[in-house]
Amino acid sequence: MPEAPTHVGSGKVRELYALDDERLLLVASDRISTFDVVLPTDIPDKGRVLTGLSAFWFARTRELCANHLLGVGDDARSLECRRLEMLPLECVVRGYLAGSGWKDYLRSGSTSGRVLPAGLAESERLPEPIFTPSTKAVTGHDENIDAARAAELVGAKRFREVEATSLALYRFAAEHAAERGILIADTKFEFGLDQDGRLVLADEAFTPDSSRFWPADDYAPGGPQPSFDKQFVRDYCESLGWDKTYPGPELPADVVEGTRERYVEAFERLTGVPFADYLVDPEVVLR
Ligand code: PZK
Repeated sequence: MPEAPTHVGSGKVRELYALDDERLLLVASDRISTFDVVLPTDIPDKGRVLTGLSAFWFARTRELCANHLLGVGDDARSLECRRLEMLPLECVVRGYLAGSGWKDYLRSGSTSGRVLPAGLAESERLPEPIFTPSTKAVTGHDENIDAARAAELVGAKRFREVEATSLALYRFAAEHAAERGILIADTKFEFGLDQDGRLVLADEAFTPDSSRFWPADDYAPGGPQPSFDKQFVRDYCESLGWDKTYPGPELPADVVEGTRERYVEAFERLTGVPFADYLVDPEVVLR
């Protein structure tokens, strides 16, 4: 009899289980977070959408970089993965100036030690994508670090490799997504090493939880952009005057349904696969 998987970790909205010494199971729940708080109301199918998107991108980028994907579960919300030695680095690529990159720029004209051109507007497209690594700070909030600090953490040669690989992955996905009406403003990768010391892309890839997705049609630099997936949730939360501390508010049915539709729309635009087809046969995104 196969043993029950051991729980080995939790993310805000995902769980990680060990299948054996070499394999992990990454399970995406339907939980949603906003303003860093997980809400009490689930978005049906959100975990399946994110799992399918991740699997799609892993399949499409395997020539650019090896990845940890071994298979997609029949439940359409779990990924079987190779167990790796994880690098202690959050590999962030920014193609547009938003979030902590914009905050850093306002204060210093730079982010992660990278000097940017003067006069950029909030959400503006950068002259070229930049690699802005961060570390998992003890507080839970990631801290942007410069290249020298990142190279101390993983070694200079490995740093050059994760930077070049991250930029290549971002350029590929951002171009694919833009052709389908979605701007990927920025994204975060995690890498690990296999037993032979080879660099392997891990975690999730180009999901709306690991990236900022913006609707290309509404793009207007000079202020914050609407989120492709979470804007209904944010607008509803703002309308309540909630103080953005735990616990978050329950979501009404129309906000849940509108948000579910946005996730499914992102899935279908990016993969070209009807979401119903993915649920019948999750491996369809790998082909
Ligand atoms: C690993 N996390 C973070 C993500 C969680 C926790 N392929 C791998 N090998 C070894 N370790 C990890 C991975 C991956 N991916 C990732 N922690 C360990 C994490 C999602 C849910 F609970």
